[in-house]
Amino acid sequence: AILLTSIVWFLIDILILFYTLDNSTLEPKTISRAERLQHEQKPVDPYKAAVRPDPVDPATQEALDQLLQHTSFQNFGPGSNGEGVKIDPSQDQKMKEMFKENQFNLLASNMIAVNRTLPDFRSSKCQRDYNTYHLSELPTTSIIIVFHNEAWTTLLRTLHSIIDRSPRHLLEEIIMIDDCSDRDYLKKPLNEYVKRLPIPVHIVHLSERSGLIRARLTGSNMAKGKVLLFLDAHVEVTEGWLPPLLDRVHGDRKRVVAPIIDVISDDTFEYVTASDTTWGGFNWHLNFRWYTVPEREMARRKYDRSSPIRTPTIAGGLFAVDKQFFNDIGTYDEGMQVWGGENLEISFRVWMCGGFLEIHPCSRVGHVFRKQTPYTFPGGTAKVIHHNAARTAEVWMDEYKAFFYQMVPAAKNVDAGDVTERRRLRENLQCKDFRWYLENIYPEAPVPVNYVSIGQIINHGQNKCLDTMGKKSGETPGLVTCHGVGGNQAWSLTRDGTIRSDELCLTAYSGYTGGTGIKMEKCAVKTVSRNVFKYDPVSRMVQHPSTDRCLSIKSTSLAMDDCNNLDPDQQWSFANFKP
Ligand code: LR7
Ligand code: MN
Repeated sequence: AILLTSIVWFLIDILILFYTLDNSTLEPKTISRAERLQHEQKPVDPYKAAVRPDPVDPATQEALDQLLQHTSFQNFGPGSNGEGVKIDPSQDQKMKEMFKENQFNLLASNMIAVNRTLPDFRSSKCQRDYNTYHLSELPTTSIIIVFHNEAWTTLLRTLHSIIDRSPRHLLEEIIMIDDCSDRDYLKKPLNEYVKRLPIPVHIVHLSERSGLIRARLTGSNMAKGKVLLFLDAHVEVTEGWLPPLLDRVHGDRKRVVAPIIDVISDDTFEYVTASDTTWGGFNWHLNFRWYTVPEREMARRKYDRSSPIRTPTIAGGLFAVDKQFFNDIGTYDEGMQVWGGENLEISFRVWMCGGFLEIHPCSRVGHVFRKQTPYTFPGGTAKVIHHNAARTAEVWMDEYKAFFYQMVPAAKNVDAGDVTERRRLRENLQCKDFRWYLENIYPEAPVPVNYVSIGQIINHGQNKCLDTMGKKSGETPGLVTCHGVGGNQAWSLTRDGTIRSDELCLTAYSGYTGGTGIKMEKCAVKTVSRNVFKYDPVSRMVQHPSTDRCLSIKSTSLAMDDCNNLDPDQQWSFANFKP
């Protein structure tokens, strides 16, 4: 046998030699600089490194055994069927201690089986639709999960839910990117554990904290599947979740599709379904926010609640995208750090550069929502978040970035870094502008498409500025010294006559009987008369047509009053006014 192998090898060698000789003699092979660069830049294949079987060393085996002793696989136990777990008061102290580790009830999570059962939450229409998919024709997917110091049980529950509830042939692999965690169980014991799973799982341990954006790019670069599917590391997928997502991407590779993101309670780990009439938007702070799907989108879907929702933005953590399309439109902005901002960036980019963003109501995935972040932000939390958001604003928002900088003045002092590369991308892809996006995709946005002012509003009688004072809906805004930096004094007079600060609108009471007659209210999706004012730049009066009163001051506070064009307290000017 050895002899035979040697002979075969010898022959192959000769063949290779001939081939090389042949090539070099016939035409002296000149590699262009571009080709060479491309060749040199090919990353070492971490995929291959990950599948090389390591022998288990006894220490790892022992560590894993220890972990597994405290890992429940009894899917009929606590938390089964998606129920919550109540911790006995005697364990209160321990529970509170453990909560800090990941900012969720780790004690509860550890009691619940990593393969717990969940109800099938889909509507009957979704369940019927499921049978119409041609499962054998759907593309395969590489699931990419990035994590930094994730808890063992939530991470395993993520993996087991995927394996238990996805058609095997659609799963090319699961790729896990460990973003430089410092917990030992996420190293060799985890590597060892995933080898036992019935599907290929590849783990890359980054030696430097890269942040979730660059960590995901490490994952997407090694993915073999046709569709990339990003997930957070603390989710549970439910019955039938995968085919609806793949089916949409298969139908048109320009669709980027998210599931409905249900809530896994950070307190009890109860699985709570979210509304199927919610979509993604954003506010002046450039925070991602959930809002009710407006009537026009319900109508476009012909009121079919199993049909995909075209959403202005996605939350960012859970979505399927065709690998080629993801690359074509510029993956992610590698200049973004740690956490935040990438969700709006990819949302604007997908819409403006010819794609579609959808939420598929027949696919449900639970996610552990936290009130606080559990990990560090190297560089400082606010600085990192402002840096990322500013990059999004600088590249994609054109003149509308003013709303962000007015609302978050601190972002002006943060270095957004070099964005020329990303602007060139926008140029090369010939993407539409932000006005197009607001007009066609998100006319309901808190950032108004048509506005006549953005900045402070000064009262001439008092020489003071309108200030939300950080108050909420239902309260009256204040009138204080103008500081000119925006924030609580950032307002916009919109073309349709509303005076808004982010999501709050000045509202004149219609049945005025004493009081100030004016307050702030959540702006209505369709402008209503109590929010509509008329500004006359000559008299500088702000009149409210439906009550026929004017914005004024009464004993230093804001109030509606009978219009009087001689009263300086009724004279206002709006910063950056352009009629
Ligand atoms: O430095 C980091 N490195 C990481 O690998 C920081 C985080 N991560 C990992 C982390 O372990 C987790 O698996 O990245 C993933 C997301 O981080 P989370 O869970 O702290 O984020 P989140 O759920 O609070 O926030 C949402 O917004 C983020 C903005 O950057 C990301 O897009 C998250 O993926 C996103 N999560 C969702 O969309 C789930 C629904 C939440 C909502 C709304
Ligand atoms: Mn998350």
